[in-house]
Amino acid sequence: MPVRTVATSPFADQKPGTSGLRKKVTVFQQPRYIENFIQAILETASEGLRGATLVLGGDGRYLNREAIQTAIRLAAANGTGRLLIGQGGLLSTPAASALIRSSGAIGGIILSASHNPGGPDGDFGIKYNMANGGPAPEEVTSAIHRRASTLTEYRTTDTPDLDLDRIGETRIEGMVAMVVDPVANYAALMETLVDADRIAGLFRRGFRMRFDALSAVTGPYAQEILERRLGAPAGTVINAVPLPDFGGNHPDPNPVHAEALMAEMMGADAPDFGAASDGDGDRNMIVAPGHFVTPSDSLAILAAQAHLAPGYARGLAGVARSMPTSRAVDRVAKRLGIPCFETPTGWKFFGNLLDSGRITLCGEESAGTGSDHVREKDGLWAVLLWLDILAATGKRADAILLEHWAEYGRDYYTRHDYEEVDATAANALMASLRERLPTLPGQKVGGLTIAEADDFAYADPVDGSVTAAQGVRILFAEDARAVFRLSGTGTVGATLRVYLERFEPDPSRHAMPVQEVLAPVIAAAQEIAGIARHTGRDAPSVVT
Ligand code: VG1
Ligand code: CO
Repeated sequence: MPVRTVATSPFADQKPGTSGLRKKVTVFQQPRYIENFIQAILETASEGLRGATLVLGGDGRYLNREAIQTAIRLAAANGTGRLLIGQGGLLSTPAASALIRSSGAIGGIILSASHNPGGPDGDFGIKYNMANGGPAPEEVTSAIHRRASTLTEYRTTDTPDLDLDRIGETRIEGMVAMVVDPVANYAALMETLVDADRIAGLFRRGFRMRFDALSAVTGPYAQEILERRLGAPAGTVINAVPLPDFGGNHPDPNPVHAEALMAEMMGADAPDFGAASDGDGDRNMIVAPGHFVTPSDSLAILAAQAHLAPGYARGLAGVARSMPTSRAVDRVAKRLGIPCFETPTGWKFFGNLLDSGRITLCGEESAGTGSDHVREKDGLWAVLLWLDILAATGKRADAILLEHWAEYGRDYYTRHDYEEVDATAANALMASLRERLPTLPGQKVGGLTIAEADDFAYADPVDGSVTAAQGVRILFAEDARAVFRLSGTGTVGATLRVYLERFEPDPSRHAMPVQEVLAPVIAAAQEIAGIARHTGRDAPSVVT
């Protein structure tokens, strides 16, 4: 089959956001849309593409298989040497990152819209990861966007569809397409980081766990690792079969969208430990019996206890968190005497810190936690690290949480999302906040006093690049904080995210209802930003 050059015209909207190009499925179904973007990726990566290895896989959502076949043809026609494809077209985001690193690939194409809903009316996405296994940094995503906006042709072949379900090698043009087990390489990596025998011992002694895969990509990974390798009873993993529409649900592991797991963990006969992951397997939700563990607290607890696991026995070089993540991990870093970096939202900003050895662990308030073992956040890894800590200490998960608060204080935390608001109104709200920044300090709002207000800018300590306008931060004198930013992963209108927190050092005040403790901060945030006035909403659509 000869390589064909096909005329195309550019699409103006192929601009990657926080995590790749994410749009409605119907947008990706436009003729040449997927081809155009993948050609732009391949040309941007082209320095070194010829003869090199690429990794390809997705979260199994609607359009995954078709897009995989398209990507295979374009990769072959553009001179890729070897293409590693997850069996069934599946690769969780962290497994793709691990495979890129272990195979010496120059990068990988991951098909995912992560926690966004799937199905014909849902979302789809494509992102590019670099040779370090991490999301392409800003300068590369901008280059892909520029290329996609000027492209006039793409290269493909007319080869028949590859059998994605059969492990093996097929030659397509000059390229070797290898369908590989999506789980084996990842599971082996996990066993180098945690003490598998120690965790297996927990399960042998009757430890009960529930892992909700939310009908997304982690089902096969969790079944293999938890049930087969670690000996958790069958049925520990629920909703384990990846479905193209995730059973009609949001594959987003938070108390709202993983409500069945939450109900079980808050019930009288709760298992010892509950966890869930998202569409593409990079997020994690941790639930102790009777307590949701906020991702910000989970990051802090893992930072404090990671040395118990073999992969981190040498201690941590440093930690990092995204700016809207609570300051709980900062307190641990201070105690450990290690640096703590504050980055913009999105995993790509951790890449340089991890590559340069400045940090070992990092995380985001949005249920993302990870370490230097890959360059993506890693849902199952966080779950395994928690399990190893439980096994090493012999403590219950809820005890670990309460003891952590008693030792470091509690950062009460909530995020309020205003979804699908009018984009113009959302931009006006942010613009107005930014304009008023200099006048805010000193103002009293409700019972709180604004101490500082700024628009977060990040200067990368490794490459010196500066990323501005990453979110408005309001710091109150009462050790509370409100952060405002617009989502970069939504596909309809704009989503305003308001992150709210307040520090409470007194252990006698650690068992209060979160929304009640934060009520004054919430009210102040709504007033300062004029949320109702700008958006017409008097309440958020999702509270987590
Ligand atoms: C959201 C989260 C961010 C995360 C990103 C990708 O971005 O807030 O922390 O890195 O999703 O996660 P935004 O711009 O919508 O706030 V995933 O699991 O969707 O790849
Ligand atoms: Co995700």
